[in-house]
Amino acid sequence: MELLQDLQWRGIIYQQTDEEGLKDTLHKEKISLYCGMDPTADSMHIGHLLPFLTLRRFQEHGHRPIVLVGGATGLIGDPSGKSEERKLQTLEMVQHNVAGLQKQLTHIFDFEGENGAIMVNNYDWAGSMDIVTFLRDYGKHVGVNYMLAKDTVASRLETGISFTEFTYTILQGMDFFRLYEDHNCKMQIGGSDQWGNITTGLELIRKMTTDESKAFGLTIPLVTKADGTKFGKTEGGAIWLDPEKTSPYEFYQFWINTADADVIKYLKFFTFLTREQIEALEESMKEEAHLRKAQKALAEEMTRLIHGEAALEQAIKISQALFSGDVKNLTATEIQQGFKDVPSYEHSSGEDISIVDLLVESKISSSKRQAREDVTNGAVSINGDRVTDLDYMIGNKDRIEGQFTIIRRGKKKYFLIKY
Ligand code: 629
Repeated sequence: MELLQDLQWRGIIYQQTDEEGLKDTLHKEKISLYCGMDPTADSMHIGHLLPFLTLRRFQEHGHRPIVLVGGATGLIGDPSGKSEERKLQTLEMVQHNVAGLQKQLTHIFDFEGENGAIMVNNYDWAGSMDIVTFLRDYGKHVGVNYMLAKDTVASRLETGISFTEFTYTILQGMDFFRLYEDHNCKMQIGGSDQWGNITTGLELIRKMTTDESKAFGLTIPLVTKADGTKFGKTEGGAIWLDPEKTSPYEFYQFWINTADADVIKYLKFFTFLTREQIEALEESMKEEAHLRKAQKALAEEMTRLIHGEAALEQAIKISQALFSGDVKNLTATEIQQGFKDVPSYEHSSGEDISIVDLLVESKISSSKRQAREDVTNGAVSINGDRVTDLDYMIGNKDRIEGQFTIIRRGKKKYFLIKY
């Protein structure tokens, strides 16, 4: 399918500055296009994914992606979508974050070949620009009335906005102009909150170039959830791409827990599955929803894309073990991933302890009497095996890799004993 048609079908296009012009251009030539990200943290989270995956769709159709990390803009702070002034980050913090983001971005794009991706940092041109150049060469082309009319500024006039954040849009506009000049970059894409910043760039390009300049802006919809809650957030906070912040198992679980009402939309947004494959999954969701084939496909595609095949297999193994209760064959690292949010108890003594005492000591059972009842009722299992013997002693043989004992009480309640 043609790229723009495919994007349309996936629901990825929100606004375009020149729909016909872009269609013509993409028919005629391969272009370079960019998307930027500010280094507000040292890892991307899934809220960043959609525009960057869209950039990759362009790359798969022969266009060249330029990925920008905002080493300069990150020092200023984009007011878009923020109701309050941001706290300034230190230079050290920003540089640390830039390095983290760049590393992750190298895994998402192909940097080799004819249309290999390019990575840029706007600190390279904006970081050392003097104020007189900024005001004369760029500021002069952007009207204050024009800036005041932008949503992101207009919405802050009541609560207040500093000159620093007010100026942000010119910095981002300057980037587009620079990339247009230096890399023949013809398009910027971003989330719908970036519309104002993207059009500032187009305004600068229009005013500062003499040629029949043709550049485009395209925005992508905000990812929403059918139940109205915020996409990408769980009780534990954001879903990060950094496996140290969000383990591949948690990442997998996030996607597999997608509601039926959202799953087809997310398959279209985030995966590289074809229209035929996604339509087959949609069919399955209608006919045999209990199999959750669409959720499984989404979780597999996303985990493989971000963490690779081995991490995906591990995530599936952990998920199956937790679901079936057969946890014996998990390794200590798998237990760490899978049981991160499970209550745990540190058993410091090296000595064996009776099951009843451990249940009480670790507060898994509320009293000695309750503990005895739990065991005799068959409600307690140790590393997946039911234990009904009240005199059972928990010792070395019950420690997985010498580090953990997994206790389950009832059907689904897990506890972790750490040594
Ligand atoms: C300089 C900086 C540029 C181009 C872009 C930028 C960053 C931009 C921004 N983007 C958001 C971010 O960094 O703030 N001013 O967190 C974020 N973006 C991805 C999507 C977004 C947007 O990285 O565009 O809409 C989230 O989906 O909020 O020359």
